[in-house]
Amino acid sequence: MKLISTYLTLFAATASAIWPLPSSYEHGDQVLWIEQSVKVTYNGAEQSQLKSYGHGGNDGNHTGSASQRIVTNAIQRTRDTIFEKGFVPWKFNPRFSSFEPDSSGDKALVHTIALKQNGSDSEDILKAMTGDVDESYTLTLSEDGEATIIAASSIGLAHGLTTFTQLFYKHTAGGAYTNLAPVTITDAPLFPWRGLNVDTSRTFKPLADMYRTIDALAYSKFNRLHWHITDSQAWPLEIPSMPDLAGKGAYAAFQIYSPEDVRAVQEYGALLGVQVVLEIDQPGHTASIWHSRPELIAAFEQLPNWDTYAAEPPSGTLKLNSSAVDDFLEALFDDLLPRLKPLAAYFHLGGDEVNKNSYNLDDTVRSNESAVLQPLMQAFMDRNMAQVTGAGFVPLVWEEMLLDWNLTLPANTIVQSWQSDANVAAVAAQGHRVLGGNYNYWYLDCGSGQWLDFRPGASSEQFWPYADYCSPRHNWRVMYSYDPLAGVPANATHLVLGGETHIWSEQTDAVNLDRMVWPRACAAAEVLWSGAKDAEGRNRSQIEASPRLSDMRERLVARGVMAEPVQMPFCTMNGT
Ligand code: CP6
Repeated sequence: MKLISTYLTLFAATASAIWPLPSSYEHGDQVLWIEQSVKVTYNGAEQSQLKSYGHGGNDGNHTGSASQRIVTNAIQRTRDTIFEKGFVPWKFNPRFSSFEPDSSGDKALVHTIALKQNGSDSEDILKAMTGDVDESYTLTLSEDGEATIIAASSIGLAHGLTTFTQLFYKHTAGGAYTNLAPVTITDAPLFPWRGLNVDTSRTFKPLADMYRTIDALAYSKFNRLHWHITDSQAWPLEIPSMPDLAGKGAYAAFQIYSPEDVRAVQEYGALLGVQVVLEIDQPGHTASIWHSRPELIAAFEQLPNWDTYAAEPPSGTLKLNSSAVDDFLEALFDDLLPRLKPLAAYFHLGGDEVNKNSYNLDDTVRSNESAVLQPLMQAFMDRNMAQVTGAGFVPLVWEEMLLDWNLTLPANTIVQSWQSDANVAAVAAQGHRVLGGNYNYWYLDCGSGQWLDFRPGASSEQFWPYADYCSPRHNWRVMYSYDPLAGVPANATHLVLGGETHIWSEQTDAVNLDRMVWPRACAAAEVLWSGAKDAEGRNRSQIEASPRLSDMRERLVARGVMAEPVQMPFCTMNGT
């Protein structure tokens, strides 16, 4: 028996496709096959084989406690992944002593997968999702075919099963095997908040695309889907008490999320350990409200003046000192928040890119001076915050509310940074919990500030329609080099909850969503789960990561996610 530690040699470290890299991972090189007859137990009880899982997370098979439903779902996915959605690795891969094990003759089998939950995970799915759920697990696979996954929570067991699937490959002759037994893995995430922000305002994403995105998130051990559901360009969210909001503000009648749709996405995520965090971005980024409630919106401008009032057309912001706006927001949140509550602990109130010039055109303010605006914004956000926290949510806002507007926010507010590493540190210095996701690294849609290059000296008219607003994109290696802790002093790192990578969607719809997000988002997933630094405190090696990410990409493709290639097979076959 040969035990290889991941950290000892380069090739050993790349010996299988586990992504993100576990905290500690030792394995050998013995072959074990796995067949449909493998016995799966959960706290000693044999789990029956269930054929399929349904989108919407509700196919009738998911009965029992929250933990049981999460584990049942994970077992079905494990079977589906290993027996249907695996892949045959490239030939001649120097990471393996030989290409494939001999498939003739007697096969040593994985005979049991024993799942053991040793913590008192709540029966309540919300707690499993949002309480301080312990996501850690240990996984062992003995040479004689006994797999054991131990975790405090059902989500931890699901993560362990995800890792388990990544030990296996399909064989050319059929069947599935691992060549890594025995295996010992101890694993836990570095950061508790590991998210993807999806914008469904600039372009709509059908439910199937949301579900597939959640699948890929869970497979990469992300645990948050930040749903930037509305913005200035369209309001695709049905609010039953205000039917005109989406009726007039959505791009099309068939591009509206109903309350049932939102709930189904939440539930789909919950079963996979991915909490859906809804954002209603405001008071800026709200021009789409103008279509139904023009009296609430200041500085609604399309041509030619939008760029005096916003970063992107059309401009338009909720008025700052208006009782009609206050009533509107109260009614909106009264309608929405109780419906989200059973499956969400967090709610995002937006607050990015509010343009002070807008308030020159706001008849309730008529000023762009900070001394006038700041106290009004404080009162405005105080009302929002009171309602959101009163409804039982932990609030999030974009960093501008704290750093540019100098607002006093409830102590438990999570502040989302996007502009710089220094801002992450500045938020933490004020004692707030903070999310990283610097746009120079983790914006999946584009590099920084490129749109200016497209309009040297041009008037706004010449820049309509608003096309090709930003490029080029960051490659996965740039993303992999980002550390949410960069620039944060050691005594404040505990306030950095993690971060998010963002797919702003001016040029991303269902057609290119997968290739815009995957596999590059996996780079962020590994930084958030495993940390940006290796055991010696150096930036993680991109050389080590690339063949592993290539395998991860094949697994995503096998799951129906149209992830782009990392590199040509020639490179992967040559080990780097
Ligand atoms: N929309 C919203 C956006 C952006 C932000 N908020 C954005 C800003 C800069 C770049 C890309 C996107 N499109 N609502 C910033 C948080 Cl480079």
